Amino acid sequence: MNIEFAMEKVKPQLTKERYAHSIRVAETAKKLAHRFGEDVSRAELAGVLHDYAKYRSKEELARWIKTSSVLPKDLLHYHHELWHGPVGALLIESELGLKDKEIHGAIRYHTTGKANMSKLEMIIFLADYIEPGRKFPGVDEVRKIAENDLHKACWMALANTIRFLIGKQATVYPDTLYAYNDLTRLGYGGSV
Ligand code: DGI
Ligand code: FE
Ligand code: FE
Repeated sequence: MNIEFAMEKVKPQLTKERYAHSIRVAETAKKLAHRFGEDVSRAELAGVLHDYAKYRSKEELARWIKTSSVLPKDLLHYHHELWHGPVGALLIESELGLKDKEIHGAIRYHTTGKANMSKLEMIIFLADYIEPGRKFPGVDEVRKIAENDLHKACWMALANTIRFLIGKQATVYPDTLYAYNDLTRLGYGGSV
C-alpha cells in the first residue's frame, strides 16, 4: 500500500486534529525507523494508520471485539480508549486490504504495548507518545532518550503511563504491565 492511498483513506475517518496527529506520528516513526534500523516506509504507513478506528462508536468497537476470533474479550472489561488499536488492526485489513502482519501488530498494540514487542511495535508505541504535539509530563525526557535508546525510551513511556493511570485511580491493562515488566527484566528500568 502506498502512503498517499493510506492518507486518503485515513483522512475522512478522523478529525482534522487527529489526522494532523497521525501525520506527526508517521513523521516521528520514520525518524525512529531510520535511527534504529527498521523499514522506513512500513513505519510511516503504520504511523498514518495507527488511529484509523479512533472515532468508531463504542458500540461498533465492542461489536468487533465480541465477534473477532483473534481479539481478547478481556478488552471489554477495560477502558474503551483501549479498543481502537486492536479493532483498527482488523479494519485496515478488512476495509483497506492491508495484509502486513507487522503493521497489524504495531497498530494493535500502539496504546498498551505488550511483552516482547517487535522493533516496529516499539517504534509506533513510542512515536505516538513523543510526536511533537504531545505535552505529557516527562515527555521531553523520553524524547531525549529516544535519540539513542529505543527500549529505554519505551520503558520510560510505559512507566509514565502506568504512573498516570494509577494517579487517576484507573485500571491498567495487563499488556501494559507485561510490557513494563519485560523491559524492566531486560535491564531498562532501575537496578532492583
Ligand atoms: O489514540 P491516542 O490518543 O493518540 O493515544 P493512545 O492510543 O495511546 O490512547 C491513550 C489513552 O488510553 C490515554 O488517555 C490513556 C488511556 N489508557 C487507558 N487505560 C490504559 C491506557 N493506556 C495504556 N497504555 N494502558 C492502559 O491500561
Ligand atoms: Fe491511539
Ligand atoms: Fe495516536
